[in-house]
Amino acid sequence: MGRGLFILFEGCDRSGKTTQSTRLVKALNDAGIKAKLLKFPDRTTAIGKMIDGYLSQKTKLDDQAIHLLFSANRWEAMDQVRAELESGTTLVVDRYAFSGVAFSAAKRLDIKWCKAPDVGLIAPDRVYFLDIHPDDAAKRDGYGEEIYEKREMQIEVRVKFFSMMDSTWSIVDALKDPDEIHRQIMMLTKQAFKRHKESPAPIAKLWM
Ligand code: Z5A
Repeated sequence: MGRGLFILFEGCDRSGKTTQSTRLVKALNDAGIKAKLLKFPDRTTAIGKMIDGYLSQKTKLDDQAIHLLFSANRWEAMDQVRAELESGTTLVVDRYAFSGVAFSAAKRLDIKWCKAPDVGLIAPDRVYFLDIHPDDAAKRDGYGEEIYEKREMQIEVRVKFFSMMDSTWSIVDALKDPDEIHRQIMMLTKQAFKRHKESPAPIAKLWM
């Protein structure tokens, strides 16, 4: 059996990542493809609990310190991620290192410095960027509860995401109807599986 694919969802706040990543996993499982959902930050670990305290504004942390905690939260999952992929499970991930860099760089930390702790993480096969202008995202439920959910910050984050895109990324209009977005993502995912079947690529390392 071949390895699973490593598929990421990235985007600004309230862009629909949780909605679409959950739907993709269900659709893959329904089609007989082994797939699991992961989410970063993983707030269940000791590191994740520190991150949660910061995001919900219960604790304060230096910008560099929180950046490194987000990265550590990914590294602590990597053995499990590799094992799942090698066993043939496709992993669908709600936020990853690109969020780490986009949010910290939006706070004016140097982008090279921001990337450094995540160099060598498992690289994605595909990244779906759910694109929404922060003014439209702000109209959706639950906006404004956490530390980064502010207009100026989200506008800058979106710019940083665009600066990191390469050929593995697909930009998806997050303002469309959720069913239409899901259909587009399914089509892109089928293409990714087809390409991988025709020319299987080994698991790669991020930014190396
Ligand atoms: N962060 C960081 O700084 N560094 C890092 O390394 C990482 C993250 C990994 C928490 O992330 C924060 O951590 C985040 C980035 C930072 N800060 N911000 N901003 P999170 O992933 O836990 O939380 P989130 O980004 O705020 O995601 P979210 O609130 O879970 O939003 P979402 O997943 O993108 O959207 P959703 O839950 O699927 O949908 C939001 C609402 O919109 C909901 O009511 C839906 O029903 C509705 N929705 C969804 N799709 C549509 C469409 N197509 N039309 C209309 N309405 C829709």
